[in-house]
Amino acid sequence: MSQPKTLLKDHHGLLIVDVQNDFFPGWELPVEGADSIVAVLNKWIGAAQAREIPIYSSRDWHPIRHLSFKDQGGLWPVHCLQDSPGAWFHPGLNLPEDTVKITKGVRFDQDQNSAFDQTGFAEQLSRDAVTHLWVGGLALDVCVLATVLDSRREGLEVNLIREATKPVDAKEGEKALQKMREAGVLILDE
Ligand code: VGL
Ligand code: ZN
Repeated sequence: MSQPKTLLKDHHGLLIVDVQNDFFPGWELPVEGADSIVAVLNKWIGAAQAREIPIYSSRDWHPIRHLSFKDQGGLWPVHCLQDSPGAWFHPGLNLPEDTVKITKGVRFDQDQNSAFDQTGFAEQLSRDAVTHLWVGGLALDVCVLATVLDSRREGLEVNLIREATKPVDAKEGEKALQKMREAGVLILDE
């Protein structure tokens, strides 16, 4: 495992995407191997705290009958319903109290895979003077991909923490990594 303590610098931020129960094995939209990312992320969280680097954590937070659900013509099983246990952050994730939370997936008219999509998150980063993000979470081929690509569009330097993310679909995960490389995302540990 690479050493987050030596990699995190001033004006960096740690962004943890959708590490919520429903994306873990045994829940509603399970991502294979998701359990293995929690310890990795905790190490990054510890390092970010030690270096006083801001931590951001996004959450998928769908209303009932959200348009992304299969029974509404969407792609996904019902997941991350607002205020339900499936939408809670994974209990093993050591999120500090001063974590900045980003809520998305709340709109009735469209899904929001990216943590930047109409959340105001770019504004917050600029207020926090963050120009470089370290990103992990779920799922590599869906919300992590959309978020990381938007980070680049916002002009941020971005590192994906490869061992801190897993895809819903392995093949799509490989495609996502390729799209990220093409967008100038640095992938740690490949
Ligand atoms: C996600 C599928 C549906 C994700 C969210 O967080 O990657 N995937 N909603
Ligand atoms: Zn969703």
